Amino acid sequence: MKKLSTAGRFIFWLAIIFTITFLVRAESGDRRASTHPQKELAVAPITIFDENGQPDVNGVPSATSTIVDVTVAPGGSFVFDPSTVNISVGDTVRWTWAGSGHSVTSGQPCQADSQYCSPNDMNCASGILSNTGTIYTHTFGRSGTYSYFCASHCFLGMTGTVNVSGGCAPSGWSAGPNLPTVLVRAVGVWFPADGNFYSMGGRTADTVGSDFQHVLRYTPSSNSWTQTGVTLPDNQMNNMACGVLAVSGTPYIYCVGGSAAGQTTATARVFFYNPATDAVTTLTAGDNWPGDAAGTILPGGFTIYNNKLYILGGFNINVASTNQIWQFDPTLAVGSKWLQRVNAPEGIMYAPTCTIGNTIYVGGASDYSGGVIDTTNSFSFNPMANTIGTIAAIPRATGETRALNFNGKMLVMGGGRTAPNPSMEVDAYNPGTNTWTMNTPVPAFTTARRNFPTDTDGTTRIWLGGGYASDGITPLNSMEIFCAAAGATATPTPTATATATATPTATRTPTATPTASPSPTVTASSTAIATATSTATRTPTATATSTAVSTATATAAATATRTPTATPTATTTPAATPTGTPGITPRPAPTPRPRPTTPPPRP
Ligand SMILES: [Cu+2]
Repeated sequence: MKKLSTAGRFIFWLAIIFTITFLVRAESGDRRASTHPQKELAVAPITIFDENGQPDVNGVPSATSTIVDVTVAPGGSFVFDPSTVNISVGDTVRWTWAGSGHSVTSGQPCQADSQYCSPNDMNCASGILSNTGTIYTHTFGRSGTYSYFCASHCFLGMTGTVNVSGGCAPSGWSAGPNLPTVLVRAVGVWFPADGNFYSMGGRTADTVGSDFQHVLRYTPSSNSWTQTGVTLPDNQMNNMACGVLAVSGTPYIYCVGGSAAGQTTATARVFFYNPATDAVTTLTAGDNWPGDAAGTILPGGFTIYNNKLYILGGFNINVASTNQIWQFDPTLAVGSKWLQRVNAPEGIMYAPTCTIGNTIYVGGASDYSGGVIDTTNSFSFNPMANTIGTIAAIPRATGETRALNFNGKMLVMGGGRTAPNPSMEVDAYNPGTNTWTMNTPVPAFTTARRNFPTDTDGTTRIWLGGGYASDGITPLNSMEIFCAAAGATATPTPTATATATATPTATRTPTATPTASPSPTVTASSTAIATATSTATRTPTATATSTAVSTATATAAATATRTPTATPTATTTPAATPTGTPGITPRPAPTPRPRPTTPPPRP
């Protein structure tokens, strides 16, 4: 009896062990089966948000945007199922709670980085828990690897990963579709509201009557060009200054000045084009550009800053360059929109110009000396202080092209007319180090050209097309597209600031060992992807003094030339009777991404 009983007990435990093994296997089998995220078509237009939860105007949802589902704590388990999902830029992950008392909190396990979190992306560090039935979604606008965890069970391994790939392909420069026509001296404008690249005006030859009074639209999602239906107001379509400005919340493409092929006069008129309605409106003569009071002056370099268009210098056709700087505010009354600023340090025309942060930069420019010549003239202009600054000169003479703000660097795109120009070289100016690099981080494009429409979305893509070929005469219709490698777009600018605001609440239990994770966010103008994470370790004692030590490390992929080191220090002095839990609620203040400058080329 006693022996039988022992044997029975043995069989009983054997059965238990077998059952447990079977169940575990069954479960892992399930999980294996469900590691393929079920992609389904999104039912509604998706709004793209960046990692700070701000609308991401760079991430234009494609027709293939999808929602990928993840179940939180299925069957009362402490897992996310599937724990890893692989999606593309613009896709949305939708977490659904099958159990209560869990969170989706971005960051490495148990260290919130405040990039995103349930239920509403607010107060991520506090780890708000949600219950069965909760649905939380997050759309990923940039490529990268995004870890997350449950604030309550991260120590049990309740973690997940979202791998976001793509954004654009192929990486580097590639050929785009030809423009519908050969075209020179048009202005390229990226229009953030619809994600398209526009070409304004220009001409198809240098002969009289070849002026192109049309708008071309390149649509990235369909990789195609369309000539819109509008007819622009006049034939003075060459070498305009254009850029995106908003009035009453509606963005338009404004264009100033220009000349007609074969003429030595230039208009001072201003018109704006609405891509949403394909309509154009010409401003009254009272708003004409005063920089062309002579009627013979083309706009020089141009860029947008703070919803104002700046024109630096100009070309008194076949006479001389000019050095005036003018500011245009589209929101002011008739006759009041233009304001003259300090003069440029020298006359400049067809000048590569862009805005980075709060500064306008010029790198290279044409000048006139019996003919149009290339120069290395380079300087900065502070539109707020209305002052001129000096910068290192561009390492090669160029002109008759554009400069673009690409991830906080000024790219000077090919251009120039005197041999060895026209060029395909891309010079990059780093305002943080006051240095230039040649064909890095963006390599040279394929076909040398000048006076061509080009622009960028600021972080990922650059478009260009048309222009004069390397012989300086032949108009082109070819297009080239640059696409930054996945995740390689983070180049924090020197204006990045890390701020940690640790605000522990007054009361707490002296015996508790709370860990708080303030997450300062390094916000770089034009790239919000640099994210600093920090951990605060506090050990409250009975004497109620605590110190938070944070170390921030920025993760900037590939071309990041700077390692922001934020060292926020929070020192707290808790009140007398501590009871409860300390709460640290750092909420990164998203810095609006400066929109890339617009506009372009001409003679
Ligand atoms: Cu949990």
